Amino acid sequence: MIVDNGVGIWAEEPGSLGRSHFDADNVTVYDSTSANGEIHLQDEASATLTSSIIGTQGIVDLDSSSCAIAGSRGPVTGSGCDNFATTSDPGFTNPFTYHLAADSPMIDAGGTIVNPGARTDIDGDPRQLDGDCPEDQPASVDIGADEFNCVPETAITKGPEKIVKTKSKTAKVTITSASTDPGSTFECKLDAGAFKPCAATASFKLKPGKHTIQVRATDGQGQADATPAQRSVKVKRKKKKRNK
Ligand SMILES: [Ca+2]
Ligand SMILES: [Ca+2]
Ligand SMILES: [Ca+2]
Ligand SMILES: [Ca+2]
Repeated sequence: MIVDNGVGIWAEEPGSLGRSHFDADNVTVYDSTSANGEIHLQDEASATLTSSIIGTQGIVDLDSSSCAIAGSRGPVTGSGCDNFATTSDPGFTNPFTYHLAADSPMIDAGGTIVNPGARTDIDGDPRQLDGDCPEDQPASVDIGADEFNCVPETAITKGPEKIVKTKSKTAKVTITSASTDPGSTFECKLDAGAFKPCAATASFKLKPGKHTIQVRATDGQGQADATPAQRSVKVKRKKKKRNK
C-alpha cells in the first residue's frame, strides 16, 4: 500500500543504466499529494500493473511509456499508459484505511497474479479469499492491497429438543455447529460461563433446569462471529416409577 505521499511510484531512466521497469501486483496507490500522479512514468519507462487500485491522480506518463495493465482500477486521464481502466470507485470502508467495504466492486475482480496461494494482504489475510459471503468458494483475488475477508456466521445445525428428560442427575446433550467460513474453529459457552474452545460437535452434562448454550465460530484469520448462535434447553428429571 502506497498512500498519502509525494508520488506513489516513480519510474524513469536511471542515468545510463537503460530504461526502468516495475511490476506491481495488488498495490493500492492512493492520495498522492503532488501533481505528478499516483504513478509517474518518464524516459520511456515500462510498467506491469496487475490487480491494483490507482487513486484519482492516475498515471502521469511523460514520454510514451509502455504499460501492461490487467484487472486494475483507476481514473482515465489521457491516452496510452494514462488511459487504462474504468473510473470505478474502489469502495473503501473509510477514506483513511484503504480497506474494501463489503460492497466494494474491487472484491474478487482482480487479474491473474503470480502464485496467489503463497501471498497475503496488508492484514495477513490469504490473498485469495471468496469475498462473496458466505465464503463458500471458489476464492479469487481482489483488486488492491486489501483482500476482503468475510466474518464467519455460526449456526447450530443439530441440537437437543427444547425439553430433555433424564432419569439421572444430569442429562447429556450434544450440539453440532457449522460456520460459513471454511477452516473455522468454535468456542462454546454454557450459561454464565466463559467461551471455551470446543469441537464442531460438543457435548454437555446439564443438571435439571433451564440452560443456554452459545457457540461462536472464528475464521482462520481470527475474526469471530459477533452474534453467537444459541440454543436453550430445559432439563427435567423423570420421576422414578413406583414399585407395585
Ligand atoms: Ca477475494
Ligand atoms: Ca484484508
Ligand atoms: Ca473469513
Ligand atoms: Ca452470528
